[in-house]
Amino acid sequence: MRRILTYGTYDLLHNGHIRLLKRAKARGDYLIVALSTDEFNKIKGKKSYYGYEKRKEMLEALRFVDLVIPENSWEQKVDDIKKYEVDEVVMGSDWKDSDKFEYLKEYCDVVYLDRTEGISTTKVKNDLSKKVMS
Ligand code: C2G
Repeated sequence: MRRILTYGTYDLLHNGHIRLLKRAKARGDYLIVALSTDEFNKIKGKKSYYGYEKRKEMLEALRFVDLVIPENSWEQKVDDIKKYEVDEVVMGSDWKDSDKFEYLKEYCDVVYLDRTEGISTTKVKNDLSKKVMS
């Protein structure tokens, strides 16, 4: 049972998120998503449209997501890896070589998957404010 862990805010769920999660799950048998809480989003400088509970509900509805846990801090990752016996942390390539993830290689595999071009939560928000359809 290969256990995969990924982190994110996952606001206004879009195909970039879905493709990341689907590819992450395909790398193992069990996918855990550590979902940024509203309080941690503040620390990240993000304000999500949907609150934590709604974002969690949407992720839990995805057939390739097995468990959603809260991401409360930058510092919890090693504890998460140990607690959930994680074999591999997967993130989108915007995190490649980040000091927020590279140190985890001491504890498990760390893999960066290509981001999906042309979509982001920020783009969705901007387009909606300008009444642009994608
Ligand atoms: N992503 C992607 N393609 C996009 C947009 C996002 O592959 N077009 C990926 C990101 O690389 C990330 C995941 O989808 O792996 C979630 O994206 P965000 O919700 O923006 O997550 P982020 O704010 O990067 O949170 O501790 C780490 C942070 O919590 C990561």
